[in-house]
Amino acid sequence: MTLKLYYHPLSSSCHKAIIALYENGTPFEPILVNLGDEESSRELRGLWPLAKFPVLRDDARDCTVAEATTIIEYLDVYYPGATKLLPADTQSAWQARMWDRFYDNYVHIQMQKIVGDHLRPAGAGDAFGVEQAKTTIRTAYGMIDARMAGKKWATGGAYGLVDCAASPALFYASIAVPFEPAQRQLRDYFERLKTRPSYARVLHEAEPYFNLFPMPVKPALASARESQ
Ligand SMILES: N[C@@H](CCC(=O)N[C@@H](CS)C(=O)NCC(=O)O)C(=O)O
Repeated sequence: MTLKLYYHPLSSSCHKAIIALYENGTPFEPILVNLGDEESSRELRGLWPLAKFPVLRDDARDCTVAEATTIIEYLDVYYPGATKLLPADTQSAWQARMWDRFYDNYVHIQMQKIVGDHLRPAGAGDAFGVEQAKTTIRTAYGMIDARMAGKKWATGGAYGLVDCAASPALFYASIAVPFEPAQRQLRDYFERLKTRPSYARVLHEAEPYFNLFPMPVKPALASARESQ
């Protein structure tokens, strides 16, 4: 198989890339990497010494592609399918890139700060940094809630890159910082993301690993409607 994806089933950044692969039924070989195991992670470290996943290896084109956003752009160009992941017109494309950065920088990375704090050694936590991250996520939630009024998917057009970014970012962020009950648009958007078949499959495949996650995952898996 020409495409290999180095990944872990719990990894939010990997979820983002895998959603895009599933959207178009793009064939790929998933290579599950245990970063704590020298043998398991050797190939990934050889390709990308930072040892962050996802990393896509395309032997046919002799390309190594890191960063979930870039992987999605790469797939869109070289392995296109029915779901166009980036809009073709320039005006919509820059907006999609901007909102992809928004979800990565102000939801996803902030969520990782909070989750990461649970994994730090006792006494080495960063309570101040965690509070800052929560404030940023709350601001982002407010922006999403206002922005999603009248929209089905993030850009207001077809499902694509930004929705791939939003899915795992909101999934894990909602565990760390629950949505406000009044944030109807945000909650409904999150529900649509979770029932999209590509992401529902990613979540289903992650389920056996959720016990390794340091916070309770069940509320995010349940329907937002049920949790009201
Ligand atoms: N900006 C990167 C983030 C990659 C990243 O941080 N991946 C995490 C998993 S979500 C990882 O590799 N963590 C392992 C570690 O930091 O040791 C992307 O979007 O792909």
